[in-house]
Amino acid sequence: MTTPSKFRNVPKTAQARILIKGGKVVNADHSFYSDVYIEDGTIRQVGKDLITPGGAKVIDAKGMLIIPGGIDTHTHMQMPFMGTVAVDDFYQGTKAALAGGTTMIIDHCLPSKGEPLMDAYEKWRGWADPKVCCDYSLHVGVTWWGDGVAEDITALCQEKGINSFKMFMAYKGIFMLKDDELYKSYSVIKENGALALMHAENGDVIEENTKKMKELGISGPEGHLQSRPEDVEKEAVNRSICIASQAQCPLYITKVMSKGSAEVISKARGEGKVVFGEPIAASLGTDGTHYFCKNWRHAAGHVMGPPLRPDPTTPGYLMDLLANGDLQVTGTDNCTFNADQKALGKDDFSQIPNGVNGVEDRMSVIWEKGVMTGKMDASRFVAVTSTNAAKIFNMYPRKGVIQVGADADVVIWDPVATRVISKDTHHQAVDFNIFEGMECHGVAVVTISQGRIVWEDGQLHVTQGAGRFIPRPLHAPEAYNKILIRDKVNQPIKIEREPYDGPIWTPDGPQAQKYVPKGAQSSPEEFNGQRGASSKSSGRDLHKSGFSLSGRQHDDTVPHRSTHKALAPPGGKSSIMF
Ligand code: URQ
Ligand code: ZN
Repeated sequence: MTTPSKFRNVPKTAQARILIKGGKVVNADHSFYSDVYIEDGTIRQVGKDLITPGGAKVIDAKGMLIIPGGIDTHTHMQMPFMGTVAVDDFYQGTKAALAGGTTMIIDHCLPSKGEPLMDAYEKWRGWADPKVCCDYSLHVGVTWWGDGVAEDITALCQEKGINSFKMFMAYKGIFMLKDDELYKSYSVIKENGALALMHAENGDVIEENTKKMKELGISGPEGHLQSRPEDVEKEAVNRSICIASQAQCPLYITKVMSKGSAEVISKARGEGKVVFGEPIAASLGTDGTHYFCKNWRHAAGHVMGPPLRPDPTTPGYLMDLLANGDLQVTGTDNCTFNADQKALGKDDFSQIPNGVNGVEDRMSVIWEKGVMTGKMDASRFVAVTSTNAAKIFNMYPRKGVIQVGADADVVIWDPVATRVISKDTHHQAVDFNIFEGMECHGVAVVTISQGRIVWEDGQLHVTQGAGRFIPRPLHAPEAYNKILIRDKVNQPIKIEREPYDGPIWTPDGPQAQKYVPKGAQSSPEEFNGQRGASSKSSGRDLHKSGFSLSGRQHDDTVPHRSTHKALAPPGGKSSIMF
């Protein structure tokens, strides 16, 4: 699948020539020793012993891996939420992303109730375009249902290059949709060939549990966890998959936080459902025991929804599933709030702005917990940090691979170097880091975005607004190939049958229908019988007509398979095109 030319926008900045020599290229499907030559924002050559073109900067990558830049599938830069605004804006947040080896983010545009989706989209573009330092795209939220929403979804798909829409089963009264609204949303999303994203937690149950916690006098961050137990996430994951499959819409579960929901996704995939699962840096790198910390700020710093799970074996388990293919992609849900913002909920956990960091540290955390533990190899690392996202969101092979013609979003990755994560040294605006003190092997030593070196020797060289909005075509093969075949073979069955023409119950007793059989001339006496009127009372010669008012046919006693005509028989028509 190549990206249509109308979706390939021209880089905004002057480009350098860069030759990376002596490294090992790692793609999701294979790795090999090769040089990589970049010019004008594009990978121009991949091969051994490339000649250095005039004016090219040469980078010695001996002992290093050359990998596609990371794609963070889930961020909320400068998001207005819970009475405040996330502190990492599109500038600071994307700068930090680049320092950590992520060269693209997909942020969330979340309309407020009643706000037209198209207006929200324009607003988010207005916020992001002048600030982003790396390429970006947007998921648009279907945060309410009503007049104009379906039309806006279609317009965003057809005119703006949006191919993913986010729904919430939590945040009651703010973003939450009811089941019938989910069904309607899925249906429109499917009709357009886009992907449905789901925040899966049961918002009604959370509301009741929250009241219960408060009645019990629990007001600290541990109340956040206990009001949103694992089952509340798992139930919603299951329900969202069920509803999406009724609408035959491909589904992507954001933020897989628990073993239970990961298992639901894995089982559904085993049954052939088109569903993807996105664990995040937080759920892979830390756990929910922090909610019980005596230090309020520390505990509140981990508040996010769904919460981290207190079972300390959860991160390892999620990593296992990510390694074996049951889960496919990683994001961060980066949505950061400083101490004073978290303090909005100092006496009431339900007022603590939800969100944690991750955009800068995701790549290192996954390398440390996934590759250094032997759970996955470098190619799988590339798949889950970049390539699979590019495929699912239909940007492949423009993004997510080192090959000729791809965008020059490239990271030179030192697989053995280490760094210690800290709020004191990170490039994010937030004053807290959930991975504080974690030593990670795997460090981005050089990051190249759109063919420009933006991170080298621990220094950022970014330009505000240099990032581009990346429009994404519809019908991503990764999500739709199976679905489009199923649409043809799994059409609903309609049975052609004679209408029921017997008596019908009324409060006054059964009444005969005023029914005139096709091609037959009725006489009043044929229809004056009461319930149970036998064929005898009709006075018709059944042997001659082969027709019965009870629906019986003259050959009903002859054994045969079926008298019905199916519009689309199970097994399908023979005209399917693959
Ligand atoms: O839940 C989310 O995705 C948003 C709205 C931010 N909060 C969070 O817990 N990450
Ligand atoms: Zn989120």
